[in-house]
Amino acid sequence: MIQVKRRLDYQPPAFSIPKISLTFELADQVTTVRSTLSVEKFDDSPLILDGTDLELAAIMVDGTPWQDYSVDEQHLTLRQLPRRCEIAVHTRLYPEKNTALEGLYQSGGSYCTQCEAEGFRRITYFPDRPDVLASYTVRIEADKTRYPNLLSNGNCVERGELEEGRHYVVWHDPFNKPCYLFALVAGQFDVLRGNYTTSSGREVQLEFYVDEGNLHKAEFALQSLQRAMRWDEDVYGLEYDLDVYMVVAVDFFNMGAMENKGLNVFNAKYVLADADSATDTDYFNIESIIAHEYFHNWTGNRVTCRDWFQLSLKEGLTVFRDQQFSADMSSPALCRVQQAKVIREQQFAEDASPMAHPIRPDEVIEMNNFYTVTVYDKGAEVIRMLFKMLGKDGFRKGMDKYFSRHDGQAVTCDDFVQAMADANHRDLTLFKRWYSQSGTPQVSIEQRYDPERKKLYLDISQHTPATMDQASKRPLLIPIEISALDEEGHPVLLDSRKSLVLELEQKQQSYVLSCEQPFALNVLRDFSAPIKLRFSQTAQQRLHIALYSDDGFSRVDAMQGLYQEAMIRCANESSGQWDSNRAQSLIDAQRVLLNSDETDLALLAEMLSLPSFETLMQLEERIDVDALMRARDGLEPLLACANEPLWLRRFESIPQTDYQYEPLQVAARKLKNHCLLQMMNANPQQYAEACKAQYQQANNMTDTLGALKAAQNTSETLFDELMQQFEQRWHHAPTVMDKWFALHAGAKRKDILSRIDLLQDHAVFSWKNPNRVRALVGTFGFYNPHGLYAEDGSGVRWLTEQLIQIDKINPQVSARLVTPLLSLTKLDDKRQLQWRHELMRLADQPTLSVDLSEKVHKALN
Ligand code: 0A1
Ligand code: ZN
Repeated sequence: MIQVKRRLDYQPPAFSIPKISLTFELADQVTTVRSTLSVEKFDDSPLILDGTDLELAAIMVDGTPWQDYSVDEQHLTLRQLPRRCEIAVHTRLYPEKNTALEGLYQSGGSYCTQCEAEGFRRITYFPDRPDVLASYTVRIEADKTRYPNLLSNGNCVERGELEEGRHYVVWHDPFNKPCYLFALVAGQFDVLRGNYTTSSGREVQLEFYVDEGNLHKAEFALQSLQRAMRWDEDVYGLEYDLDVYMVVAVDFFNMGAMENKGLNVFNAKYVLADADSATDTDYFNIESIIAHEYFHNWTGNRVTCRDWFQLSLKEGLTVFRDQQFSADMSSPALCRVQQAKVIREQQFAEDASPMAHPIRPDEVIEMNNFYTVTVYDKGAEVIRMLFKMLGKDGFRKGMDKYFSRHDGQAVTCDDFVQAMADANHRDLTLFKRWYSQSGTPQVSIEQRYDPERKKLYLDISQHTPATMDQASKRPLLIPIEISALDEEGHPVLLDSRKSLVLELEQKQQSYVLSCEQPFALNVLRDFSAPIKLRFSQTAQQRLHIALYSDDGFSRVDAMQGLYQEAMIRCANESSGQWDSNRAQSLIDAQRVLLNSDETDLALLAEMLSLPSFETLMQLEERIDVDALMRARDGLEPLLACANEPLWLRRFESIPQTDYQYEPLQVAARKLKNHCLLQMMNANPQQYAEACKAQYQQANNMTDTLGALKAAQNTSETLFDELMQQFEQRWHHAPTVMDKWFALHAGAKRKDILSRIDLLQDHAVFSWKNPNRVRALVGTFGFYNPHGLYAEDGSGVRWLTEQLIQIDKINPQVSARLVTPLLSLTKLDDKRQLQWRHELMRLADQPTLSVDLSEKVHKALN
């Protein structure tokens, strides 16, 4: 039976569980869990514990077997309990059979757990909700040779030998925590050790548990952790609070990583790296995810969520914090450009889909479906708007107040905003609407300048279109950062300031600013709000901003606007056919940029790159897919050819150096690889040698992949040849092979489906490993528009067939990969029919998971 849970139905628990002690007997096939809860009831209602797929072996209350209970599929209900008692429950589990990777499961030869959001109920009967905080003592017993490392949260307090070659370890976590932060790991690992001294002098042992032989690949993650620990002390005054911080890297994991108290579990691809096998992006992700999980220790663990509707309380805030950290560690402008891309490409798509929800959802069927770009990334944008309005010091004051009020508690998003409001003596009532309203606001700006009075008049209006979850929308508090440039590219002061943040509150608002005549206005600087902006500017003005703005995001955004407008017009007016006139202003702008002495090569590369097809899809309510694809496909070679010598010159100007992951090198590689791609787009025959040479001489994975991507859609023969070499070199390394699977799955070719069908039989491929499945099926669904939107419907049909198969193994993975199927309302009638047909085929499956069915039914409604 499918059950909708509603935010407004929240009831506090009628009991508390101050202590739990758990004993795990790990053995082949069956694991026995013995749990003892100390319970204090506040009233005489029955005690209802959550439990899913558990085999109940025994129940005792205060040492004697208890009869007054009932069990169903989801609960264990105990009646007539004394107000204070100790309940012992024994259950049996089968981790080897757990392919959903939720609860206790096996990864490679090891055991590990994943309890967020509601996985603990798959381990033992317990009130599986984040507002029940308990102190945990955990004893793990297992075979000593196969499982020398037995880990859980907190501090190791005892260990010893048992009969038959078994041993045990006891852990105690001194901090009360919700059960979603519980973790257990058992296996045989190599351990990379480091340490860290906190500013108040606590000595912390840092331990990275990795598969044998991988120690050297964890160095970068260890250093990232040390940097994150230092940063959180410097920026927020937050110190680590235990004597040991452990990170375990596993191959089978549904997400990126998990912040379990003192014992993070990571998808190995976000821990392990070396230059040969990891790209610049991989290094970036490792640093930011290590930081993210570490930052959760305060924003998530010390202060946690009252209920799962408040997920953005910890996730939006922690993403914002990891973004601040990454900006400090690398290029802030490039970070901001990437963050805006995620919002525009993925979050806007979610808002336009049947899965639209506010950052604090109101209704949930399967909680795992709400670990979304909306909750995480739009949630972070909402925090960033607060930061923008309160300033760095005001924001810090608010954070201090939040921790001093709520340390050790399970709280709500409202509590967070209230701490910010109180610390800054500001009424943030209107701002809170961002938490309850879904959808993407559209903001229009009209400008007029009066040269006599030297006044700039701005009329700004906002409108949020209805979303599938909410029909009516109200105005939001939207900070819009703005500056102006004169004809020489110098700043024009607005009300004597270099830049201003206008706080739009009403549907329509007018502003009068004193200033000298501006040549171009630079609006939505720093992507100051997650909105769609309508503001008309000439190509000249856009190029001007690209060349002279002091805000990196705006420079890239100006160029993106130029490309977008041209492509949309070309799609709408001439069905995607370019004539050279139409592209001329783009060619000219690129020539100016390519000839400029720009020193930020990463921004230059971004300014020279077209917006993705997926971003273009979000610009209008309905899209002519074929015309838009033609427009984008046609423009790329046109731009490539028009400035061919310049791409070549830039490419040759960037020499190969000894690999280091550092901002200047990262930027240079980014530009070099973009140039190589353009050369291949312009003339694949002529540049095949250069492409091949780069592949063969590359001393790092970024350049290796750069060559492969340049060949991917320009020269099938070269691509196939290089891909074969790649496979020979890396077939022993599944995580590296994921790049290879993804390159195959994203290729634009006629025989794509038969090729990716074949790959499913590849020795390295496995349906049970989420990374493999995401690389192959996910890349096709998310990033192969030619394949997915194939006119005959073969692409969606293929995707649907894979989903049916994946759903039987791992519902979280299938529910994520169904995303491209949900955005059908944007498509033409013919495709809408195809999409609908496939969704109905899914709905008709006899054993569809709750995860997948929640999304499929929303899309069909
Ligand atoms: N809290 C983790 C994300 C996470 C969520 C659910 C998981 O399994 C269903 C795993 C990880 C984070 O934000 O990093
Ligand atoms: Zn998180």
